[in-house]
Amino acid sequence: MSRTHVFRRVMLTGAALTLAAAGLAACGGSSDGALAVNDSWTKATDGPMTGSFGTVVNGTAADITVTGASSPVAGIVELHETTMVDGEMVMQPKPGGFVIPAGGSLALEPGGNHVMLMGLTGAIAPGQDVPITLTLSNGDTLTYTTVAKDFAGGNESYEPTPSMSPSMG
Ligand SMILES: [Cu+2]
Repeated sequence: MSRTHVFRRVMLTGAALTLAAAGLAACGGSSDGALAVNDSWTKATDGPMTGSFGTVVNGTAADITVTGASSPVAGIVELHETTMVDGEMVMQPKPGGFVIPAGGSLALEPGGNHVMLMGLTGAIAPGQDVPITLTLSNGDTLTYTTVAKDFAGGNESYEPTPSMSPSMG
């Protein structure tokens, strides 16, 4: 991801950052509400796994690391990156988790970083609410609700890959 792209995301979410900063001041330093996931959605599927996306915004003055995730609709949730291995695009757990830069954001999008939901308890239909809880390196959690929608492009990124088979249950 280019710096330019990240910068544009920050500009688009300027209002959210302002709100987060205001909340931070009002709460006397509590980090509650300082991290948010905007425009979140999950790919509808009747298969065993899917991806969830959005823009994670960090309104604080310190980097925040997302170290894990969970969801009531999935047996296993991982933080994935999409990367090139031997000339093929594959997805895999992101080493160290997702780092959200201070005052910045991280885009979760098809073909890039995403929250991987595996061992789904059932089909995920368009319009369905899919709750996700992120765990942060400081022990805090952030729960947000994504909306499922059909997504036609980039399907190749969300098919099982040989490297993932051990965790497919
Ligand atoms: Cu994945």
